[in-house]
Amino acid sequence: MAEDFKRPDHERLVWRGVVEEYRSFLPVDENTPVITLGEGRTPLIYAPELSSLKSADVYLKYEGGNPTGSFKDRGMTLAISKAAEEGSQTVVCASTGNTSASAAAYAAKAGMTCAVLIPEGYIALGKLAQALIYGAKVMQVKGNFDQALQIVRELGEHSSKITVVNSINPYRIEGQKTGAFEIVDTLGVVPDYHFIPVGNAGNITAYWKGYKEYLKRGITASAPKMMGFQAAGAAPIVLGHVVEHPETVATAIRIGNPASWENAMQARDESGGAISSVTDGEILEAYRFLAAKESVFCEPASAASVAGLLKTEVKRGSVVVCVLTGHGLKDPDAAISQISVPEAVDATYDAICRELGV
Ligand code: AN7
Repeated sequence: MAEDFKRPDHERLVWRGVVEEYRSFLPVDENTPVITLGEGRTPLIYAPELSSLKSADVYLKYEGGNPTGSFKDRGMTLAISKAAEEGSQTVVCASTGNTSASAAAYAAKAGMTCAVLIPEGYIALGKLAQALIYGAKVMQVKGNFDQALQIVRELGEHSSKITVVNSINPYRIEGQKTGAFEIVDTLGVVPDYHFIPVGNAGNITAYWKGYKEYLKRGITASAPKMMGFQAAGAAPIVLGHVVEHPETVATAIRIGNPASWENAMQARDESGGAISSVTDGEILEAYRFLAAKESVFCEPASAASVAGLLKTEVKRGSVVVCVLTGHGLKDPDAAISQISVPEAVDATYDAICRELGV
């Protein structure tokens, strides 16, 4: 009834983005102009099929629900806000795709110029489309991500006018740690295991930092085991040496010399976790499984966390979170390559009935 209708409680209902929501944990003050697209508060989805397979309670932290479709937005809101605070006009990054999409979006919001270096031929179509439509200067580099990042590091060192927004920028890690806060806030308990894909290793570093900060403030009394997974063809941390020519179907994590290598090993060791590898076959199997059985469509790199879970023994009855780092629509080619596209059917009632077998 109309007279019973109450206006929504704006303060309570509106999510203001991760910087405002977790302000007391972040290096911001009244001088920081907060550049936000309302990132964060992504779905934590209970996964009944995986839970039953593993005899555990498995949840999927679906980071594809962020404004540009990946977890990168959590760090980018802070990195771009701090760049704006410092008066920067230009930001640059190397990227396997998602960082470039996110940087392009937040830079546009801040009125900054954004330049991105991406490995030619190894960026998913959706990500390339995003970087371009948000208006970034996109440079396809004739080399891989590691080479592009090296150039970006040099740009950052030689020009004070350019802010690097790769995860070597500490504000990126600070923003990304809010993913751990959300998981704990939503679950009401600390997971026993945290499964996560590892590429440049910024995200595993960030989540571990977040879990440790909740512990330190007395909000929680434990922290999960950090379980990181690299693609077998791009697994420098597992192998213990740089991979000169990384190869994997999961182009997002096609990285042979991760910037946060040391921090990832620290997260593994302090948490009592592990960093292992999953093959492209295992990644794609988990990718199809997630869509078909849990109705969650992520990009191939994201499925590395679940591929890892599928082959890892977890304690019976434990609480498990797998981070799904990016949206499935980022990489339509990967999806199409996993299915057979049906042939066209005549536009008649009879033809459709024949197809349906009715
Ligand atoms: C979907 O965009 O490195 O271990 O340049 O896009 O923090 O690097 C992306 C990485 C996992 C790995 N899942 O995270 C980039 C980039 C997805 C990703 C990762 C990435 P990190």
